[in-house]
Amino acid sequence: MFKTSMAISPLPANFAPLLFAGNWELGVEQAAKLGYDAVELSLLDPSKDLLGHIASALRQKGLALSAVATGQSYYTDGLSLANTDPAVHARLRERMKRLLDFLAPWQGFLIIGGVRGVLSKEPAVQAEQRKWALEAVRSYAEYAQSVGVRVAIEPINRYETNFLNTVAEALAFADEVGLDNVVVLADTFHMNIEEVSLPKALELAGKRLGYVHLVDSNRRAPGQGHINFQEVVTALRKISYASYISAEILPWPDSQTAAELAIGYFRSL
Ligand code: LER
Ligand code: MN
Repeated sequence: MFKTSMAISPLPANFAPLLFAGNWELGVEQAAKLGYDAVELSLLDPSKDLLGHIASALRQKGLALSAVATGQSYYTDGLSLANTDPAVHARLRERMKRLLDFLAPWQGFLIIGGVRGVLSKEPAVQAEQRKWALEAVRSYAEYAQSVGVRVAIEPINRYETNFLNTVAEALAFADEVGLDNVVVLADTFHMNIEEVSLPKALELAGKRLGYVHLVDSNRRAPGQGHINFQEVVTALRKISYASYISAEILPWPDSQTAAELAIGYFRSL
């Protein structure tokens, strides 16, 4: 069956669908208590000390680290893969390396979503941005491969970015990177806006689907909106998906209740 995770953040985040934001200790404790297999962490620029504390807490609670999300580097610090300034890429590379080393013991996923940033409408500028982004992801993926980590490209809806909105676009980007540890992350909230059919998009990804954010249409816990998760799960079974379903959800009505609603729904699948 699927492995379960929930997305938390050590920082009170600009980016809303994270549980226990600002209190990772409580997030880890509750994830263990509720029986999740793992947590996913949204990280900005964590010190090695903080990463060490989180790693020991996870080991102590018997939890895995499913993934690290990297979008806060763009949302908070304005550093994106679409930037064509070498100094920005140097800063991002250093952060990504630290995060990949952190993920290595659990063979987790490095998520490349919001950190892509936004593309210019000017075709010549856009071509240059795509080149920088592609090279950056290739360099992260090469290092990731050497430490047993996969890089997950997450399509994001058009209201947040114009740089990879659909599963098909993410697959094409992964093809261009050209390394087999580069997979696609399907987030059902974004898919509900962008895809013609959720099951068809999941089937298109097939074996290259590495990770899933199982979120409802209103970004609440699955079961609290109107996505047809029966057909989503049927498609996941059809492609023999056996990786994580992760609750990257709004803390609605509060973090604790949202975490309970999500695990309850995950167990019902
Ligand atoms: C991140 O996983 C996500 O889903 C995006 O909405 C971030 O902007
Ligand atoms: Mn997501």
